[in-house]
Amino acid sequence: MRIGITCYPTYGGSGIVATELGMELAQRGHEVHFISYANPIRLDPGTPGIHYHEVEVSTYPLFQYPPYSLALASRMAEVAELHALDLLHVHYAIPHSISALLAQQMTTNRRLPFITTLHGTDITLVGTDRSYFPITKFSIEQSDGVTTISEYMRKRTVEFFGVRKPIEVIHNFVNCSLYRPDEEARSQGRKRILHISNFRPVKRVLDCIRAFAKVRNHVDAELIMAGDGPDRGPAEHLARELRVEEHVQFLGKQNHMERLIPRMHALHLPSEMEAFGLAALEAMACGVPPVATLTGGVPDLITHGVDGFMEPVGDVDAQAGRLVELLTNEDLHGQIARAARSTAETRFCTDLIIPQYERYYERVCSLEGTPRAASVSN
Ligand code: GMT
Repeated sequence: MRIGITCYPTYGGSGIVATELGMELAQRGHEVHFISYANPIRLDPGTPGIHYHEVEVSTYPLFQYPPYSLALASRMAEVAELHALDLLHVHYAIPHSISALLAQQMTTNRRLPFITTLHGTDITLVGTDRSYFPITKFSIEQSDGVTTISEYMRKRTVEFFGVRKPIEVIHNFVNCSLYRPDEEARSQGRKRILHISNFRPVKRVLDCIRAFAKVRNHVDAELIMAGDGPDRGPAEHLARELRVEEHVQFLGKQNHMERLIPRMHALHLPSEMEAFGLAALEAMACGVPPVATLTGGVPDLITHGVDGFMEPVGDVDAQAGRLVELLTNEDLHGQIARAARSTAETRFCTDLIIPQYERYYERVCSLEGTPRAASVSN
């Protein structure tokens, strides 16, 4: 098939999933066209079957806010026409699905279906904002197909927006050949706890520092903070205040997580909300046990006490306790690490999940003429 993919190209789970999906589809022989304002961060544009089309947003004195959504819609319609795209697949509802709807309406000579994948904050934060609620609901209703990445997100979207449209759950995935355990790397040096995020308030990065200070009372461990965002400064400040700064490394944005994660002994993901928790899945594939919060779609991924731990949001003592257990009890660590790897392999590896997208694309594309509000059935 010829597929147009649009996502936020910067750091963030939805862009990563969209990029990895495109790369996997290209490997399976599809022609994939990324349409965005910048080259998605993990995308290698030299990959066979991958094409990248930049959206240029011209400024003009009257435009206090340059209309990216419109420039994107024009580019989508243009690329769809030039490359005879079979469908558009947009990741993150706002504004991408509205641009796709416009591009569809601009394509008058044939049907150009579009699929929206809801990733999390597009529903839980942006969608609940009064200014964006009506347009988010409309964008879901107008999509020819809607997928989301956890059962929790499906339920929350249906309940909150009152949409009657079927929403397909297709979980996030991981390339288990690339993300794999490395016992030798892990056996060197001190015990290491990893946190990966975009350091937004929803990630509660300060809880990482607070829990780590408690862990340090029991274990000579290091904390590795990968990523960047608004709460990095406050996290650095707190590390100094709690006198653990010399044991905490802030790495900033990282491109090759598959090289970093296997060196770790545990992942700490204390988020207020996670629609899925891709970072936890990547860690699990590397045999690194996650200590996450019991929130959102995390239970779709982690079975508490089997392949990781989930503790209440904000309960830093409980989270620190789990981290200490993992760093001090080799048997427990080995058992959880093996189960985590097995969960990634048997439930979330690319070979299982990418065909679900392929089948969904086929279904949406074959529904010509069906009224949009009832276009896809489960
Ligand atoms: O919070 C992020 O890391 C970015 C955010 C996004 O929308 O780009 O991530 C969401 O999508 C990821 C990929 O599907 C999920 O794994 C994350 O759980 C989800 N983040 C939240 O719900 C906060």
